[in-house]
Amino acid sequence: MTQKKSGGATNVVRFDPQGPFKRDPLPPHQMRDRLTRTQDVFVQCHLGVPRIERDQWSLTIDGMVERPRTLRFDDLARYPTTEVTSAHQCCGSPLAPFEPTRRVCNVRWDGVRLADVLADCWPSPAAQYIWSYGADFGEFSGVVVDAYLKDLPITRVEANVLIAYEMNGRALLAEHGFPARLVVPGFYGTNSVKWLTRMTLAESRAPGPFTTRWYNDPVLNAGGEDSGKRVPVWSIAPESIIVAPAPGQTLKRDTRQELWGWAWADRGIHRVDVSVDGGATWTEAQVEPRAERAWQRFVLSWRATGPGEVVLCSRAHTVGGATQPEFGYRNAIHRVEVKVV
Ligand SMILES: Nc1nc2c(c(=O)[nH]1)N[C@H]1C(S)=C(S)[C@@H](COP(=O)(O)O)O[C@H]1N2
Ligand SMILES: [Mo]
Repeated sequence: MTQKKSGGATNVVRFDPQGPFKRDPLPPHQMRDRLTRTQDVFVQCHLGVPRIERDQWSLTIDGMVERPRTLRFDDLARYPTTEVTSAHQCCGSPLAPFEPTRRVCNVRWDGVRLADVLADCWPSPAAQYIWSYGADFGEFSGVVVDAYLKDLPITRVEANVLIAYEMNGRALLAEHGFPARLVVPGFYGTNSVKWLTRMTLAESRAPGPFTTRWYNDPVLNAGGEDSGKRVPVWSIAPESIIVAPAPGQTLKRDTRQELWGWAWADRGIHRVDVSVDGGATWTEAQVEPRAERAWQRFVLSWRATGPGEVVLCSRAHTVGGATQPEFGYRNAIHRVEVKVV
């Protein structure tokens, strides 16, 4: 049991467990399901897992609003339910931001639209950011915080940002934010604040280590050096994974093979190229159109020539022309080595 004073009220928050807690996703070759089963969804909790009863939960909306409000869980039922299927991805450890981790899944969220709830609070037209607070607090990497605090530009709210209470048709599990969390489809998971308790509208970005110290990427100049500029880790960059064949699989030469996988990006994917020679040459795969904000399946039929080791690669492109870097970035090209006999 840990006592905490927040927003004038003293809340008692029980953590189980206390301190960093995570669950790893399936390896890419096991991500065969279009909708990831809840038991296979990765978990990322920096400070622990707060246990909150539904009837003890509340969400306060304040800051640059004419009508600050505090909602109880039952108040959410007054808004229309909205569902969104979206690719959900952790950008990796904030201490090792460029390591490709493939911590990704594709799930269905149910909740209410933040836009509907905010409309009742009469936001000031001058508000530019929404600060979102989780009920969790404590120490991460030597820094003590009194809440997990993230922000998002207010212009993003229209893109079906949800106050979500279900994952895959069931109440959220404690580790996924029960009873209610933010879901920002198209933004990296770090922005989707779990155990959401407070939202403050403001003119500036949120203070605190999770918005100012970590989760800000250096912008590289044409030569690949740090330009000194920083960009918040918000929008999901184009990425793709090869599901089949699996690493180490043995393929028969001169037989038709199906190479398939998933691709996703905040802006959606309009083309995926595949290489069956380690990136020397590329062929356009077939990619399905995006439904809602879900990941998109791509497939290429090819004939393996061999014998020998073959490195398969996939590279996704957004509508806007962004693509995956070769190495050294969280969305670097996925490579799978197989054997042709
Ligand atoms: N309150 C709170 N929200 C949080 C976190 C956290 O530690 N505390 N972790 C974030 C990170 S880094 C990710 S990737 C997602 C993970 O969501 P999931 O565990 O439900 O998959 O939650 C985000 N929301
Ligand atoms: Mo994350």
